[in-house]
Amino acid sequence: MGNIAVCPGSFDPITNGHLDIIKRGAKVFDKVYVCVLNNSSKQPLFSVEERCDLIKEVTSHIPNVVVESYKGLLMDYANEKNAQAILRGLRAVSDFEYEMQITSMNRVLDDTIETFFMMTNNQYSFLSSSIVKEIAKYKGDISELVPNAVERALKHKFMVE
Ligand code: COD
Repeated sequence: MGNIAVCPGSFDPITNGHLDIIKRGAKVFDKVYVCVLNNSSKQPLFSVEERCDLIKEVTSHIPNVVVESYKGLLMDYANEKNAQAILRGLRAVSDFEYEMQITSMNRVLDDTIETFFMMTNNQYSFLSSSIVKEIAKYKGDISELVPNAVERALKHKFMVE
């Protein structure tokens, strides 16, 4: 069966920072399920389907990555997939408190699945989906921050809005 990890997130939309975590995770785990979940404190720009399609497109070259979405709790999804690990990225100290809270909560829900953190690559430490959306909205250059497919999708989104 091998080691299975779930890499969960809103991915609204996926950035080079997310992609870096997914790529590095796929070298360590036999299979990585990238799962688009609902974060109730965020108002998404892209639909769940649009987010999944973009992730599928930009990870299609990584054979052991599977992209899905899920409507319920992360830990229920992880159990359905027989995952041993949750994989998260850490950018700065500011991420720490939030990550600690959800990791502790998830452990209350299921203490058999461990959460692993990977430090961001320095070049992506400032990068977030929100910053990318803001720059794209005001027609700034995001070509170094997101894959080409995501850049196109953002341009299209802000053209039709
Ligand atoms: N470099 C490295 N890592 C990064 C970068 C970057 N530049 N940018 C983002 N990341 C990491 C984040 O730290 C995170 O680990 C991951 O990538 C995904 O980030 P986001 O922002 O897309 O996703 P979040 O934080 O909104 O995801 C929250 C969940 C959707 C996972 C959470 O709300 C959830 O589990 N929802 C389902 C319901 C549930 O189970 N709730 C109970 C939780 S206690």
